[in-house]
Amino acid sequence: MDIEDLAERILAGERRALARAITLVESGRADHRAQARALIERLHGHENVALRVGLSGTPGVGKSTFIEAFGMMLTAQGLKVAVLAVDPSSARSGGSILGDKTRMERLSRDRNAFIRPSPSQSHLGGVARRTREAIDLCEAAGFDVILIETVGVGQSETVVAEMSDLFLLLLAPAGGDELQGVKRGIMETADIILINKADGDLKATATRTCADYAGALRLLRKRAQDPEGFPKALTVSAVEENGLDRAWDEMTALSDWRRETGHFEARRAAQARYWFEAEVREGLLARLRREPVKGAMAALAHQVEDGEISAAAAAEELLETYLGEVPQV
Ligand SMILES: Nc1nc2c(ncn2[C@@H]2O[C@H](COP(=O)(O)OP(=O)(O)OP(=O)(O)O)[C@@H](O)[C@H]2O)c(=O)[nH]1
Ligand SMILES: [Mg+2]
Repeated sequence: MDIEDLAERILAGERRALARAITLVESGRADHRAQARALIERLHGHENVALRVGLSGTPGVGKSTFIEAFGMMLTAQGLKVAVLAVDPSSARSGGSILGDKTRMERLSRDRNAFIRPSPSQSHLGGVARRTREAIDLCEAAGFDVILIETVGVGQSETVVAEMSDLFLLLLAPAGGDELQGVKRGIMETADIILINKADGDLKATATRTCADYAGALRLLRKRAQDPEGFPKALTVSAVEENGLDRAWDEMTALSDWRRETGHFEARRAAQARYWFEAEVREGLLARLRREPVKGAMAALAHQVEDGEISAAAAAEELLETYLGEVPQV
């Protein structure tokens, strides 16, 4: 594969090249990985700065419906919108891809939109890197807004929050007691909480839920990265396409403020550092799972079990042998 040619096509905004490149970064093959790395390196330092928007919410809350309506609104304004999905639960992903294709039917036919369903595989570390690289590729291809959908289970929302400029939490209308159900951690990462399905019979409940969350948000610790009034709770209806323009206004107000105050760049820098450190940790752990370390570790584990050597001494011996001089911890 001609990486230079592929890079130039991506920078020219060619969708087929973008799709091919994402397939490349999703591949688990060693030769593909090397090419993917070369491509990402080649594109590093391109000019375009997209707004990366993470969107989390429990299954069925309306993420895909919201993204389709919201995406259509943005493309109608002339913006180029990319949609990526993170779904670490491989059991669900088959259905989810099918679902998203039908649920985002209009957006998938839009010339200013690019939709990429989640790759159907494995562990979160792999998903995180692939998604990050897909974001890089979409940004290099000139997209203005990159929406990253994730189902709000397990660690996936933390992963997405760590690669987003803005993080949205989509919630369903519900009684006040269910407010407890949202993990405090996720409330603290959200920049804007959207209460979806504020239509028909659910409208009054949605308004009440929104007020409950607005109250809860005011009780949270003030973050340096927020201007007055943020984080914020709003009602929307993805189906009736209500409140989407307001949501976009709030998102642009927040990101404009963060750009002007340096928080936008600082957040990206902190994220780059976070992923660098995560990659180092992953790389070290991967070495432990491979030979020759794996065998040596198993052998030492036996000696530890038999009481021939202490746990600490065995660990030190292993680390010294394979990582060189190890400082005392
Ligand atoms: N009344 C109402 N229903 C909605 C709204 N948005 C989505 N729905 C419905 O909620 C159901 C789930 O919508 P999806 O968009 O597939 O939800 P999702 O969060 O993407 O679900 P997963 O991808 O499975 O996690 C569908 O039947 C939608 O029609 C809304 O604004 N109002
Ligand atoms: Mg969905």
